[in-house]
Amino acid sequence: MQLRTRAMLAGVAVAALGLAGCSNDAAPSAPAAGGGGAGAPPAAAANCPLASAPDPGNSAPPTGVPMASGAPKLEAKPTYKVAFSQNASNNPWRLAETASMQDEATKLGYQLTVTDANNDQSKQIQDIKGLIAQKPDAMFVAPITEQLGNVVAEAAGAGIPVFLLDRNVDPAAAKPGEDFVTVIVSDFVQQGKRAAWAMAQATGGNATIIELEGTTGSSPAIDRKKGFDETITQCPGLQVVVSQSADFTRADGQEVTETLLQSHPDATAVYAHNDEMALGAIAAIRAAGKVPGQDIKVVSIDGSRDALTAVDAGDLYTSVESNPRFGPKAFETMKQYAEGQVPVKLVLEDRLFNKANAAQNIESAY
Ligand code: GYE
Repeated sequence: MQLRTRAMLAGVAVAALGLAGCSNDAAPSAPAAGGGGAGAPPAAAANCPLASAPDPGNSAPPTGVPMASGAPKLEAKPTYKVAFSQNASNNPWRLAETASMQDEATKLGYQLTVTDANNDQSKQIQDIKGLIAQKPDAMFVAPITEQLGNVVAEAAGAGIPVFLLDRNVDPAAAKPGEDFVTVIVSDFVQQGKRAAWAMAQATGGNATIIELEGTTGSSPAIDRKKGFDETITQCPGLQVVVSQSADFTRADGQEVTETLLQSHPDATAVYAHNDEMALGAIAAIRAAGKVPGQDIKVVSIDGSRDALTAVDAGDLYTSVESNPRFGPKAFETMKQYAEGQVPVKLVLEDRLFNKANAAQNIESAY
């Protein structure tokens, strides 16, 4: 799989998390020969082109992205007082993101205040209002749902440039480039498409699927569902029989899957919008006396250490990457804004982990 060409056309916004051990080279696109513990790869359904297609990879970089022109300005200074409103600390992904922000701030000698909304939307709104009152030079927000636009606009109204990390807000409430400078995200629709591709690989294009959705109203839950659901329509043998939120957590993933396996004992696959829910689902599959990876194939998104370990063990078929290490990119973008111009959206590239490359990436995972 070749690296995507970084064509820097005028107005093209493309970004990669340039981190040691986190290069953007995609995993081999075909599943590993011999598949690892789960038996021979299933025969591809004749009417499922996805089952024999290559990994769709990353989407083309967005074109024509305007520069942020109407957001509060940031003065170029040797040091900054910055704030980060994190939406939760209930999974390794969130902890890795917060640690990455803290590490980078320390490295740069910036003063960083972090708040944790405990996965509660009203708490995050209060957190952001509290941070506005502290008058930071700039604010980073990882919005719990797309409904955080008003409070983001409030920060801009108070003269604070806001940078959205890892999730988006509804542009009707907060205008990109005005009410916030930019949003740094993965292409979640594309992640869903790649998960659908992986599901076709895992099942040969025949599966009765339980879908575990992320936090209701969050941009990754909305877009990962869209990308997956739309893509599997290419294969009539791939059917989602039930789709329910498990709030991006392992505990809910387990509980919801336990219940759904009772109402849908014919399920042969689980698509989870993140690794934590997939790991909960794997526990539930075992508790139901079934073998994950054999009786029920599981596909998810993130690339956490536990997930890569599960992929290597054959319990999880694929985890599409969604890299949480935002620190370097976040602060680099902030400095770029102080010195010049920044596009209103920056899209990250993601790898894909399967049996062929999981083991070698466990060590560097979070
Ligand atoms: O996949 C999940 C986390 O917003 C991209 O949120 C992020 C998602 C990530 O809680 O594990």
